[in-house]
Amino acid sequence: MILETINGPEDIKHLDRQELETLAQEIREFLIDKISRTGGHLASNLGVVELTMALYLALDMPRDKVIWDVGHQSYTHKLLSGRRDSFDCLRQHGGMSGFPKRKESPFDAFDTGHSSTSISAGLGLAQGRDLLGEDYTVVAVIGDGALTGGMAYEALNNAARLKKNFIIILNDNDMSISENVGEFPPT
Ligand SMILES: Cc1ncc(C[n+]2csc(CCOP(=O)(O)OP(=O)(O)O)c2C)c(N)n1
Repeated sequence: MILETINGPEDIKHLDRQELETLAQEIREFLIDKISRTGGHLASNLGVVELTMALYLALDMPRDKVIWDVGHQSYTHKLLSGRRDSFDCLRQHGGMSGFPKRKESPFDAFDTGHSSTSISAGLGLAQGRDLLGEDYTVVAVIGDGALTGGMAYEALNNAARLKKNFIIILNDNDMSISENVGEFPPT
């Protein structure tokens, strides 16, 4: 099993294309198996497997920072950052959180449970990085449901003004908790 060889962020970088496809399948099977026992967010995590793998291939974690919005999508991120064994106690008392938690792991750049905070938080990280003369990448991954929160628009407005080197990925899957209501983001 390829997933059993993934114990930290560097391990995915040695895999070829075929192995990456196999790993994506194994991650989905792993998540379905574990979540069916513990409970947890299923669909939103199955939807970001390849996106998360691509981020781990492209970035240097935990030096580079990814903010997950909403944080319930972070299970593949937890797997690829070496927390596979903690899935048996996912969302249990004393166990692994279902959301990113800075106190849980240095790979969790920001605690996100309430939605729509990632762009503001990412801008803050990018601003702090530049003030300290540091050099790392900051990415906010925001869902189309999370993008409907007003705080995201305030942050976009501010981002356009500050012009920081900062990446925003819109994970637009046409779904919020249920189907989206209203006209934004436009289909
Ligand atoms: C401020 C706030 N309001 C409501 C929620 C409840 N909530 C949890 S997930 C979610 C929708 C997420 O949709 P999206 O961002 O598109 O992510 P997806 O699950 O589709 O990947 C909402 C509204 C929340 N977490 N925070």
